[in-house]
Amino acid sequence: MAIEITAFESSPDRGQGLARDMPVRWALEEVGQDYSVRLQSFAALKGADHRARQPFGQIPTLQDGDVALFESGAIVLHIGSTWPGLLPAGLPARARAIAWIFAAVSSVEPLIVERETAGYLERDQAWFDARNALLGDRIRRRLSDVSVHLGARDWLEDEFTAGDLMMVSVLRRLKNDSLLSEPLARYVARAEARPAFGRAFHAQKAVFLSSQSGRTLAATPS
Ligand SMILES: N[C@@H](CCC(=O)N[C@@H](CS)C(=O)NCC(=O)O)C(=O)O
Repeated sequence: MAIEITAFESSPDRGQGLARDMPVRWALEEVGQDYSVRLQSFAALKGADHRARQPFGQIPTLQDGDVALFESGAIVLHIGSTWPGLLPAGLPARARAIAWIFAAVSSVEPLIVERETAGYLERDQAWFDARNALLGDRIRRRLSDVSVHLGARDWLEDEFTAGDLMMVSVLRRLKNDSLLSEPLARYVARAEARPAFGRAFHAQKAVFLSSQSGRTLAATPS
């Protein structure tokens, strides 16, 4: 059955692999499923066609036969539930892996995104520095809990799972930020060394690079 996902036609992160089609691509690579990508402009994201797929007018979405999904965590859970490779077979370990998907998107990501958003929208406010410090402290405490749980292990549980894939996808938003402690930076690097991550990253980056070369050509007609 053909799988189609949606992604930005031109990613605002300039190919750093932060747009959220990245965890979806990575999960499909981990389980060895081919997929096609429907590229969307910002304007198209907000149109009725795309909103029928994604009510908030965002990427990513996934169409897998008659399964139509939005929300990167739900998509990764679907991929892990459908093909072997990302969720352990035994129920206790599988349930733990699923809990980590939720932990990534509901207990860790919102804190990071709130600080990012403050950086974009509130930087000019007189109280910005105090608020930014507070938001940084909240992230630091939450990440310290993740790090304590990880301990000396390679992955959050006994093996790499969809839970690690989502957690690392979220932590990558802090790459090169001092909030990401050494042990967590090593955890991210371990995951990024997986061949499936590399394939997903380069596929997403290729879209960005081709959007840029298109622009250069358009800007310099012969
Ligand atoms: N919780 C959603 C967030 C999706 C999201 O924020 N997508 C961003 C790109 S990474 C987007 O489409 N932004 C454009 C917009 O919101 O207009 C998920 O994980 O899928």
